[in-house]
Amino acid sequence: MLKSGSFELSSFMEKVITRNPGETEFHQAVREVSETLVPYTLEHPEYCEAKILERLTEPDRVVIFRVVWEDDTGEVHVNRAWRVQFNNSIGPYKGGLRFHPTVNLSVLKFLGFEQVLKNSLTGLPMGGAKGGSNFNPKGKSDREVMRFCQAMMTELQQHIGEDTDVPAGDIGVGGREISYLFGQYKRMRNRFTGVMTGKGLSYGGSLIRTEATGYGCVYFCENMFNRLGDSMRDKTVCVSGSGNVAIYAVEKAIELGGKVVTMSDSSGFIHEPDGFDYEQLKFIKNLKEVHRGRISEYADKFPTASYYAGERPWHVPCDVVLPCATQNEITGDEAKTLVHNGVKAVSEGANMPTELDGVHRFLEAKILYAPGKAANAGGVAVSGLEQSQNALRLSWSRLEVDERLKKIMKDIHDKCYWAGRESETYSNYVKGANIAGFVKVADAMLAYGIV
Ligand code: NDP
Ligand code: 2IT
Repeated sequence: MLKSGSFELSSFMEKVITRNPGETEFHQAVREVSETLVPYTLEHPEYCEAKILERLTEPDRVVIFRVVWEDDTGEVHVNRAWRVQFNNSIGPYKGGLRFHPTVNLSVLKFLGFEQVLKNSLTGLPMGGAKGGSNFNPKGKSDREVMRFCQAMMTELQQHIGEDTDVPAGDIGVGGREISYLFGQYKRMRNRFTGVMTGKGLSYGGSLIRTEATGYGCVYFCENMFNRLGDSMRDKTVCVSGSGNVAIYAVEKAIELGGKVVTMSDSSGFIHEPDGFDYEQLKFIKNLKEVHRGRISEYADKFPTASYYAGERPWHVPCDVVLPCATQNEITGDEAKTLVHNGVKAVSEGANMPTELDGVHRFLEAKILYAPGKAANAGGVAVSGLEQSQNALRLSWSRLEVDERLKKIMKDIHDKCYWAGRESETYSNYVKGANIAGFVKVADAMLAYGIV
């Protein structure tokens, strides 16, 4: 057998593509992981013989259902929703729900697959799942969102449970949506349990869950710098997105001494050359979380900033990149530009924000590059802590949860660092995250036998 596994990799991928026609995002996520894990499993024949990789790339089950709801004018709408229960070898299924018009089976399978390895990296007992709908919450009234959420949960409730599958938020699903969903679950089942995470603080939510993904992504980045005797201090930082993950990544990056010069949404990006201060960030938080406005409104308010319609921030020279919007938002060419402009670290708040060609460019340049499944695991980790608090019927303090989050991110960093270490001075965190996430799940699957 070839040690590099290039033949085995292409024949493995061929089968994945044939079995899942047209699911390009899913193919991409599996390919990125397989570039590490096919060679790795060739060196560990017990995984090959038991066909662990083949089993890991096939979801346990996918539930697909119709969601019908009525808008404020009485018009009836039909959406489609999914729950992809990918793998529960190390704990109940866990993962977010996404509401966005681009949601389809391929997107949710890529997210569910990544979630399996991410959740394993947290060290907590959580399997991987993802769900969502092609419903577009933009421009909908609160009542319309409520009716959609209630209609969706009417079906979803029979597939989830605190020991079965525990959904949470993702793009388009924040505190408002979780509350409507949880409220409907409680009404239908007459049970107040930890069946969802990201809940409001007065009904079982955890402090720091809102901040956790963004904070965790910056903690991971700081850990990578610290290994080299460096830190985020005085680094120029480009962030994409202006949603939940981006806002709290910016907040923590500023707190650690970084100068954050960009944020974005799907219409364009803003450039604030001297860096956002807390007042300006507060304006963005209010704009996005309360008014559900557009990022261009920031440049109307603050003349120091420029707005670039229809563009992404990746040609702005910087030391650190925190992509926090969506998948494939950094192309291979944009990765090349970032490397050319001297980027030192990329820590992915979003899931799979870098195209595979871009991943290869970051690896070739040997910069500090943290893939999403490691860098954004803080969100689901604090979801896991929310589940623990619900089970104990206790609430931990802000400081206690934040300390646990910091420790979890440091542990994830160290696991990835050691599993990906290639020399005294360089660790391939992509390889590290894939191997460290895989081994725990694979060993559980081996232990269960042929199932
Ligand atoms: P939000 O819905 O709060 O914010 C999403 C942000 O990304 C918005 O600024 C949105 O702009 C932008 N965006 C969404 N889709 C696109 C697109 N197709 N092109 C360009 N910009 C886009 O979501 P989150 O902040 O929760 O999620 C952001 C990323 O982080 C996602 O990849 C998600 O999977 C990942 N993630 C989230 C976690 C969480 O706890 N929430 C945990 C781990 C990862 P606009 O308003 O114009 O749509
Ligand atoms: O991608 C993710 O990790 C999330 N959207 C969070 C999942 C969760 O269960 O908190």
